[in-house]
Amino acid sequence: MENSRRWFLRALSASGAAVMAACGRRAPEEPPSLLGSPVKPYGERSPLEQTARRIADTSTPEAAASRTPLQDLNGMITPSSLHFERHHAGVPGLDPARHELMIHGLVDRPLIFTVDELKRLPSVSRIYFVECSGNSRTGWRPVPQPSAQAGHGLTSCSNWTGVPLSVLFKEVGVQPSGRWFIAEGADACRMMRSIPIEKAWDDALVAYGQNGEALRPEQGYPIRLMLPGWEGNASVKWLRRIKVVDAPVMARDETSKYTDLMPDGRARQFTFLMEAKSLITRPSAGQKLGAPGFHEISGLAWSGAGAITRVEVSTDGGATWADAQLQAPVLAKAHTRFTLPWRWDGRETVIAARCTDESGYVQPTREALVAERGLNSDYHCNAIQHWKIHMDGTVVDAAV
Ligand SMILES: Nc1nc2c(c(=O)[nH]1)N[C@H]1C(S)=C(S)[C@@H](COP(=O)(O)O)O[C@H]1N2
Ligand SMILES: [Mo]
Repeated sequence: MENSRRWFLRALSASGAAVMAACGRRAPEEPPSLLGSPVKPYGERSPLEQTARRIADTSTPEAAASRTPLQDLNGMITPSSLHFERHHAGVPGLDPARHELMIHGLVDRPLIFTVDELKRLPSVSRIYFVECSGNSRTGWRPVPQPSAQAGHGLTSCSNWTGVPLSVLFKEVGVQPSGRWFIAEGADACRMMRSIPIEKAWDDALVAYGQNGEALRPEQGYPIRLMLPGWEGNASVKWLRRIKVVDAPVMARDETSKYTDLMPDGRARQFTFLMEAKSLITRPSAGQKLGAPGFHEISGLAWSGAGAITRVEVSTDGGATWADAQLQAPVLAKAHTRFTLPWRWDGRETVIAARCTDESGYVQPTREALVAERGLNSDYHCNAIQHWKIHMDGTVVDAAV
């Protein structure tokens, strides 16, 4: 029947890839045109699109977090409206006309910059992920999660525009004794972190742009520190002060939190690096596969140590692995989209992805991670995530 929906599938025997030859039904006669809605100054998505950040039920201003709906995204960029949020004292309403950044401490010329002055300086635009070190924390025990968003939604990826911190540090003249700097936010908790000075000479930014427009208030408007590849907490939002110091100051947010207690009672401190992680976002928990046959497996991989070089996908519970395709651009410290054509035979199975980054690091299993770090700390879980597909097409978290 010409009008019925049909899926044509060809298996290319040489590569094993499945290719869809055609899909769809016959187009109807063109309907008469109707006048559409008028232009408007600021765009909104279709009211029929409902995907949203997921807000934790228990959230208070101090514990507030919202999670990116990773399972609904395409490509590598997170729309600003869907960037995850984590703030410890609510979102302050700052006026860029009055907000200033002070840089002082072990410098030759302490300076105060207005936001306009920062925007006059040489700028760069770069694509980086931000991930909370508490992301995927339910993977340690593990506790099955209802969706990719619920388990892993504390990561997002944007095109950030700002001034390299190195430019500002040359302006103020950092003294040789300056080995660290502290960054302080203008929100009520005065979020403060100590950062090694090398990060400033490497790739740290004072960012004012996000995906082509100003930072969203939730992301630190009008300016935030951006420390590519490092735990989100250190990228201080609503940045108001940088002080160059000779040693870390052991601030509240790097001692009572964001330090990882090991099984022998010692602690890993200054665990800035976000190690490589990958995640199948489609199909993932909470979704339902249609009929057996062609399905594209799609997901995201990222690493704070550089670019992703390989993503392997298993569709048989880890018995065999196939190389997924990495979608260009593949950028260091950015979400990378991977895909794998797959023919589901309709049987129950478990799917998973694991990635490798340019340092050679391979994403670990949960068992390997627990053996190394124990279960005293919630932070920095980058274990392989397994999803189970039932015969009726429903997908659940395979964590046991
Ligand atoms: N000033 C300030 N900066 C902050 C925070 C905060 O509460 N206040 N939260 C931190 C944490 S824990 C994370 S994970 C990231 C989250 O950035 P986002 O909200 O833009 O996703 O911001 C960090 N910077
Ligand atoms: Mo965080």
